[in-house]
Amino acid sequence: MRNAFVAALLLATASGASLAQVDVSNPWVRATVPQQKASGAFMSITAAKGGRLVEARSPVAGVVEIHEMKLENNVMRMRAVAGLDLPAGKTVELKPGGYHVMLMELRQQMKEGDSVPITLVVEGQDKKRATVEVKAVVRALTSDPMAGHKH
Ligand SMILES: [Cu+2]
Repeated sequence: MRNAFVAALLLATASGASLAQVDVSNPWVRATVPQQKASGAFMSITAAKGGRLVEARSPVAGVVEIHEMKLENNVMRMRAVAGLDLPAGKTVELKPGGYHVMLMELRQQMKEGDSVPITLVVEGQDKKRATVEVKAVVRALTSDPMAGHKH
């Protein structure tokens, strides 16, 4: 994990993105099937000085929201949240079954191996906003037996 963390940091530096002392590691997007209009993006976010993830954007989606997933009466439900707190120095995991960046009104299929640009807007303790650019790789969540079939 350490290597992935460093790689993400170097990538952000190389592209000239504002780091805002926010490090994002292992960003990925769940692959979709044709006609599927929504998917989730997942990653680990660490804000050295703390902050709050208040917005996410991506050119591949018409609407992007920050979602939380919770088990309620034995049913998994997800809902949009206004933001996600990033405690100082603590890594916050966005993962299936938990918080995620919801990509909706997808403009294209998310194909395994593709790279999806996502912009995260993080508000610092001083209320200043900074953007963090990440490139999420598209991954299949499970080994779907139909995945990879070409008809
Ligand atoms: Cu969602």
